[in-house]
Amino acid sequence: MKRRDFIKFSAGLGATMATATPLSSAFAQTKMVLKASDVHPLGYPTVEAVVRMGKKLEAATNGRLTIQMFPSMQLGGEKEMIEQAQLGALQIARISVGAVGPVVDDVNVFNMPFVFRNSKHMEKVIDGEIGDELLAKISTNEKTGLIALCWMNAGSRNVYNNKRPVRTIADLKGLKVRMMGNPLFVDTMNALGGNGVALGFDQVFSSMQTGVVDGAENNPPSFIAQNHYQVAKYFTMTEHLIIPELLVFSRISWQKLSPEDQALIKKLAKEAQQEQRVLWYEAENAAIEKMKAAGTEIITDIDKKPFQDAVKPVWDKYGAKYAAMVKRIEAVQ
Ligand code: BDP
Repeated sequence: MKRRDFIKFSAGLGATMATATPLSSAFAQTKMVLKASDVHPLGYPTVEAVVRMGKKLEAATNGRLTIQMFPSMQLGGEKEMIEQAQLGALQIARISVGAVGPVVDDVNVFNMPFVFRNSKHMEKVIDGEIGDELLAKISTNEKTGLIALCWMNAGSRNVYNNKRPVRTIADLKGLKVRMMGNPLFVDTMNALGGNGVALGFDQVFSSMQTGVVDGAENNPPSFIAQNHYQVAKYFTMTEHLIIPELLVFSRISWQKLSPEDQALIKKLAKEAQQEQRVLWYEAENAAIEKMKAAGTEIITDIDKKPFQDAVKPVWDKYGAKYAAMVKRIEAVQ
């Protein structure tokens, strides 16, 4: 089945789910299969966390509610996943905050370069009141069509390419680097001296292979899982972006669940947030080992200060509206 047909087919299924609601109850008490999607393959920390969440949900409801996982971009990229969730054709989408920024501007604060000191700082923020507040911003704004369930880790993003080792921002000059589809990221790469090119995640491998771009930027587990290490030899720990991930639920589908089921799913999602974190660090270590074994040149000894200074124009352009939130983020110890 072609992807387009599949999407139509899934939309049809979404509709059947709605009509299957018994008349005796306002909420579906019959079996419901919740479709979940991720761009990553089975076994990847985010995918595994949702698969485990599905098992718990199935056990807690005696098989009434189950999660069916569609991994590896089977339902398209994250923009498409958001659209399908908004239509109720997909119930659960695991997406990067990078893809949510264009839909909910408030979360773009997490997409600002070097906004977090490190991953631990980011974790404190998402686990605390700021994290809860931003989840609520997504859920209570009806225009999003989404209910935000929890956050997940995605480490930090680093520049890699197949031309030369990047040690200073001067080395980035002239390199075409794939960025996620959010103007903020293209501006970030341009400020660093490279040429930011917005492309879908599914196009990164072939674009590097054919020279459409010279490189990309991502965390080690994505670099390995998407086989980017086969086409990019030089990986520099720039850590310019530390972007958490989100697990969102379709608002249309959410409204068909009883308050008890909603509470159960929220609770399991909160557990998934912590479980995914453990899986994340295992995957990050394993990915770095694989990179070493594959002969990736990993550059760690860089002076980050010039990189941080170079993104000032991005802060000048976007930072003002997040100033109060950034102060609060910085205050999180
Ligand atoms: C990965 C994220 C994924 C993004 C991808 C990207 O897990 O959600 O789609 O980066 O660069 O790290 O598009």
